[in-house]
Amino acid sequence: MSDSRASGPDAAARFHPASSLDYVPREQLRRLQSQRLKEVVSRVYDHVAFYRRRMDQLGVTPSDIRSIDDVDKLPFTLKSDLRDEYPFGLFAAPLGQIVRLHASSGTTGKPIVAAYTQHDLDVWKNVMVRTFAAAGLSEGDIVQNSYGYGLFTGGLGAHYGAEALGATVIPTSGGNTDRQIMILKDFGVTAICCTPSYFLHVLDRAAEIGIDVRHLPLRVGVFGAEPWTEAMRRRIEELAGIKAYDIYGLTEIIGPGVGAECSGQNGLHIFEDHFYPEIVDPETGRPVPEGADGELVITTLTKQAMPMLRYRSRDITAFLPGSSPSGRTLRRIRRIFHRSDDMFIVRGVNVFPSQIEEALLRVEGTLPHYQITLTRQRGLDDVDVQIEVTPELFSDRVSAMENLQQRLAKAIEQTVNIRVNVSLVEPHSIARSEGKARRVIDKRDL
Ligand code: DLL
Repeated sequence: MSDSRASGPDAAARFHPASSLDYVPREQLRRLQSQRLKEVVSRVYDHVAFYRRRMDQLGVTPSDIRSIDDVDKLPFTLKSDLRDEYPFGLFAAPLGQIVRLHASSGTTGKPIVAAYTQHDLDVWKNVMVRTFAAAGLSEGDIVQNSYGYGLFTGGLGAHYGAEALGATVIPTSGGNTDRQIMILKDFGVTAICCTPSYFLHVLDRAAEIGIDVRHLPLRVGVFGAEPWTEAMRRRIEELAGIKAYDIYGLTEIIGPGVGAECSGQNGLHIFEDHFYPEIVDPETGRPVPEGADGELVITTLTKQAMPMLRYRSRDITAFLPGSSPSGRTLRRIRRIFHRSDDMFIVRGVNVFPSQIEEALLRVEGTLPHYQITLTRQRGLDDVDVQIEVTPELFSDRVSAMENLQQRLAKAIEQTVNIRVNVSLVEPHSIARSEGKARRVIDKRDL
C-alpha cells in the first residue's frame, strides 16, 4: 500500500507542500472558510459600492456573517452585474495594488474583466500547482502549454502554476499545429495543457504527418475551458495513450484552477479554501437537495482585487457523494457537461450539445468533430448535425455511409428524443479552433 502511494499518480500531490490543504479535516476547513468569509465580506462592504448597496438592500451587514453557514444571507452576483460595473466598478483594491488584468473574450458586447493583486496571483499559482500535482505532475515533467496566452486566463494561469510546481514549461500558446507537434516530439514533452477539442485537432494532424502520439513520452493532458464528455475522455486517452484530466475555472473567479480532477478521475475537487461552492436551482436561486443538479455558485474567500460574492456561474453540475479515492477531503463536483444557457429547445424538447456528443461517440467510425446547426423553416425547427467520419469510411462504399448515418440518427434520437438530420462530412471539413470549440450555430433568429 505504502509503495503504491509513493509512486502512484497522487504521490506528487501528497508530498507537495502546496497540496496540504487538499487533505485537511473538514472541521478545520470550515473554520478557515468561516474566518475568510467574514474577511471578504468586510472587504467588499467597505470598498465596493455595488456590494454595499446590495447588502443594504437585503438588510445584511458584515456583522451578520458569523460563519460559512451564513453565506446564503449574501446577495448573488450575476454576469450582468459585471457588465454593468465594467470595467473597474467591482474592484476592492486601489489600482496601485492591482498588478494584472485579464478579460474573457466575450462573444457579444464588452468583455468580463478580472483583476489581481500580487496576493491574488499567489493564490492562483497555489491552486494551479495543486491542479497539476493532482494530475500526477511534478518537477522533471515537461509541460507544453497550448492554452492561449494573452487576455484569456488559460495561458498565463497554467504557465505560472506549472513553473511554480517546478516543471519545465514550454509556452507554445495555441495555434501553429505543426510546430506544436514538432515540439511535442523533439522536446520529449510529458504533459500538455489545452482545450480537449484542440488536442483532438493536434492528434489528427499528427496522424496525418505520420506521428503516432502513443509512441511519444507524453503521458498526461490537463484539459478544460469547454464542456467535454466521458466518452470524449475515453477517445482522447485511447488515441493518445495518455491520462486526460479535467480542469475547471472561469475568468470571473480567477481563471483555471477553481477545481481539478485527481487520480480518481471522478469529479473535480473544488479548492474550497479559496472558492466556496454552492449549488442552487437556476430558477429560484434556492439550494438544491444534496446531490441534485443545479447551477454552481461560487464565493471567493481570499481574493483581494475583485472578490465575488455568490457568483452565478450558469454552469450546471452536482456535488458528488462519498470520499475521493485519493484521500482529498475537498468536495467534488461532477464534470460540467453544460451551462444553463447552452441548452437549446427544439420542438419543445430541451437539448444539450453534450447529449449529442455522448450519442455520436457511441457509434464506431465517427471522429469526435461535430457541429450542430439549428434552422427554422415555416415555423418549424430543424437540427442538422454534421459529423466527421474516418478517412477509411469516407472513401468506402455509399451503403456503408448510409448505414452509419442511420445508426447515428437513431443513437441521437434515442438520447434526446427528437429526430435530427445527420450529415457525414469529410475529415477536416468542420472548422477547428485553437481555443474553445463552437458546437452550436443557431440560425433561427437570423
Ligand atoms: O475557460 C478558464 C479556463 C482556462 C478553465 C483553462 C480551464 C482551463 P472563461 O473563458 O471565463 O474561463 O470560461 C469559463 O468555460 O463558466 C464553463 O462554462 C466553461 N468551462 C471551463 N472549464 C470547463 C470544464 C476559462 N472543465 C467557462 N468543463 C465556464 C466544462 C468548462 N466547462
